[in-house]
Amino acid sequence: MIKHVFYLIIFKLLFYTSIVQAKEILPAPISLSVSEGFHNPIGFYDSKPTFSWQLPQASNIKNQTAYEIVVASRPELLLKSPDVWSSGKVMSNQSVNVTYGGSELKSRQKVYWQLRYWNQEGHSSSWSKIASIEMGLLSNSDWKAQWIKIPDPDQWNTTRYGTRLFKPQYLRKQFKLNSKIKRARLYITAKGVFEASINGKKIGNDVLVPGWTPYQKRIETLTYDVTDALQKNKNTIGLILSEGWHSGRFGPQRRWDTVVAPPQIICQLEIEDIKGNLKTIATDGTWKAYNNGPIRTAGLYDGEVYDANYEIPGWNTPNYDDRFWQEVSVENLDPKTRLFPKKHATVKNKMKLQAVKMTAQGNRRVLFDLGQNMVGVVQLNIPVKKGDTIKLRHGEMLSSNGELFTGNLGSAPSIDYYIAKENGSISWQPKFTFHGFRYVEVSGYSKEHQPQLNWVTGMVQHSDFDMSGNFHSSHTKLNQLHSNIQWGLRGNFFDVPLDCPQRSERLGWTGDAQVFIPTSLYLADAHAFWAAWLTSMREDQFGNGGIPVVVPNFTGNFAQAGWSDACTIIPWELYFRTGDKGVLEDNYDMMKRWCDYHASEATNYISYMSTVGDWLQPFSQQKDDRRGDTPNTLISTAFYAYSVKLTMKTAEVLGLKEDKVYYQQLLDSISQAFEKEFFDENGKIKSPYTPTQTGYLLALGFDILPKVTADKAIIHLVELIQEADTHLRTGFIGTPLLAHVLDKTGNTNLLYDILFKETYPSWFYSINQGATTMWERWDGYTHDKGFADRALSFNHYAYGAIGQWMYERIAGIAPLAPGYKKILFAPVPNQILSEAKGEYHSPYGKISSDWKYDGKDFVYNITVPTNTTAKIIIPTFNLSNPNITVNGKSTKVEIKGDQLFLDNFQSGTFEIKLYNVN
Ligand code: RAM
Repeated sequence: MIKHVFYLIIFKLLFYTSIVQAKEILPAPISLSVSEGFHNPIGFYDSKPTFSWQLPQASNIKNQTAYEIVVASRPELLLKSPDVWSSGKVMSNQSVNVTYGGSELKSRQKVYWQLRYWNQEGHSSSWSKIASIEMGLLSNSDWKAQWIKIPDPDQWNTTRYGTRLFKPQYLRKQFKLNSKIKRARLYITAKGVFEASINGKKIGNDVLVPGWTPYQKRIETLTYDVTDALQKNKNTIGLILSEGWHSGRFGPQRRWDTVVAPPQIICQLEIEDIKGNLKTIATDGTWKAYNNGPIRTAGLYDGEVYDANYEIPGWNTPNYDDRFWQEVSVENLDPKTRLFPKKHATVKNKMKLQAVKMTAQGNRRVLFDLGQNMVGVVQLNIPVKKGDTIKLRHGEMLSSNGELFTGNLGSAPSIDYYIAKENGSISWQPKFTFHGFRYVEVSGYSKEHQPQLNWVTGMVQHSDFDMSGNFHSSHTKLNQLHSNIQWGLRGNFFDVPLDCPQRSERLGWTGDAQVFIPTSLYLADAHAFWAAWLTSMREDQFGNGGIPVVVPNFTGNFAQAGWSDACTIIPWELYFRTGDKGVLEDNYDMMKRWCDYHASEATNYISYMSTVGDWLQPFSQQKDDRRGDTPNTLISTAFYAYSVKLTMKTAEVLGLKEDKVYYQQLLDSISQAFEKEFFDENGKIKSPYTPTQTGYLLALGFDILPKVTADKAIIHLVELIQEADTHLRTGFIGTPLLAHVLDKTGNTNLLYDILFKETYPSWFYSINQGATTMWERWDGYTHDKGFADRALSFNHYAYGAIGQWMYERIAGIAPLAPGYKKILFAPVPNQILSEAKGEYHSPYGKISSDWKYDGKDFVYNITVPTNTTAKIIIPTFNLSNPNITVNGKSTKVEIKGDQLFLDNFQSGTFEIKLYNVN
């Protein structure tokens, strides 16, 4: 009997091991991230994070059928006894934004996480690599530190505009550590902008931190791992603090006098030594301050003045005698101003541009051309003689006489100075300013130094995200357009989405942002960037539900249609393109309150909300010709309908049935009123309203008209376009809708005509005038007429909104379900192009779409990431019985009209070939 049992056990063991062995172990999931795409964050903000991962691309992994996530306080507990949270095996295909179900993560808490998945056949994967999350300080009560600053001198200096000028402050603290350090974190932020160093070494590679939020309500804090920067015995922490957005002369002139609060800084260095002792060095009354250092002045608009004669050797190291420095003045935290971890990546030094050309300008001035309009600062590498004052002037364009053009900078002179204290070579880059420029004029160097091309390098700075989108076609100007759109993003995604980076404006204009968000998400991983900005928008919402036209609000208490509607459009687009429902949850209340505000500005569902209108529409007949001809009420009512529609769709996604019904009814009422007020029975915009391209585009783009009227209205739009010799007559509001409307109404060829126009106004027109970025207006500069009168920004991303269509319909990549869980590959090839391709890094992995004519055939290659499905639509090329293969195998396809449909593609790479198309 015992023998029997023994054999049975042996048999069972062998049997099960053989089954286990037979079961495939799939490769581990990759690209683990939390919340809006953070990889192993420290100083993290989200106490209820979501988890995302990707499944590797392999033929035996089509999709996920289950996952298991474990979270533990120590890596070794993960697989044994995950003490923080374990999801268990969850039968689900969700691999993006999976909500963490454990208790809220607390300040400083560090957790580790890991996961595995099961594929379509129920095979499980190996466990992923271990990822981690370390929380920042989530509450003001975590801060023992106080705000510090140099005590107010009798008077602060004054700018040439009579406003306050706060000289950069140097602050320091010396301290001793008795043992070696195990772990140290620096928590820090400023009312102003700062750079921190420990024992003489700069911490991190961040630029103009902490960035820009509604400072009265919330200031973002940063966390640095400074374990390696500290040493046993003596240490010194040194901080430089400058005005930045908080205290500087910034924004509209009417605001400057109101800026009276000097910069302040706060930090808390928390150290654990190898013996387990904890020590905190916090800003308090024991710190010392000085403001007669080398950075004499620094303003975002003005530029920076650095005088090496005032250098303070060793000031941020332990061997410095700070007896003559001042005691700082301190201030406690204000409970109304929340200190909270930064919700997106900081601005960083991202890339370098070498000067490509150098021209002597006379009077010992030399002009450097970087070949590309860019944003950031110059890295200057130059030989100097004692007393030289090197002056750097920045400009985007040249005047007709070849001199630097600065006529578009307003009150932002954008001039940096370096004053040399001794002979030698210097390498210098300003810290507390930024400029928009392609050209740099350098003067003030000594006669004996012959200018060299390598004196000037452009240091490109922007918010630190990957620019992973790619577009390429057979058409040089179309590729240049894509590059200009990319540079528009690089130049203006500077902690917040700016309208422009060069003149005395550089504000977070909401209208520009709402038209550009879809394109931006193709070009860059800007999920966190937008979500963070929406936080500021919520904070800046007025009591009556209005949303300011710029965020953070530097313009005043008013809202405008088409601009403030960013508060519904941006959450919706962000959700749709990332699949992150949390964005809708976070912003739904703001959206609802905004709809209420819209209602308060409407009578019988027609909105009279103010708007600057179809900004910069070409050939405007208005007195202020920056305003377009489309009637304001039409614009405002159209946006009322659109905001209500997006709020309705949000209610639906969030499962709020009653709200959905409410907004649907409201939308119906607005739509009916809109049709009655603005359109006649022939689908024409009726008198006394002026019919414009934008008027029709709004009605059709936002689907406000019933189908019968819409079908008639499109005819009038096409007529207006033809009357304009196939040119657009649209500004900021209308231009982004052109592609969508013409495409969905079957006028794609017309759209191609408009897009490939070389004459004014058009995208290629600016390229023909030398544009390397997007311009505020198509004719900001022309070879024959020179500079336009106003609106002369040569780096304004708004018209780059066409990028969305280039990815969606020229390359052929679009989300069909939120977050690309289902992908639509529907390129519309046009004879003007022989090939086009796009690449996009979706939450599920890389998507690519690449078509070309190959002899007589049309060849289409696509990559569908794992755990997604795809639908493919390509033209029939007038073939009634098309011969088509997929990866070499002949395939049956569905034909509808002039299109071929292939649906429910599972992940993989595919070559689709359509034979004899021409
Ligand atoms: C300009 C800005 C911005 C635009 C507003 C209306 O000054 O540059 O692009 O949205 O005005």
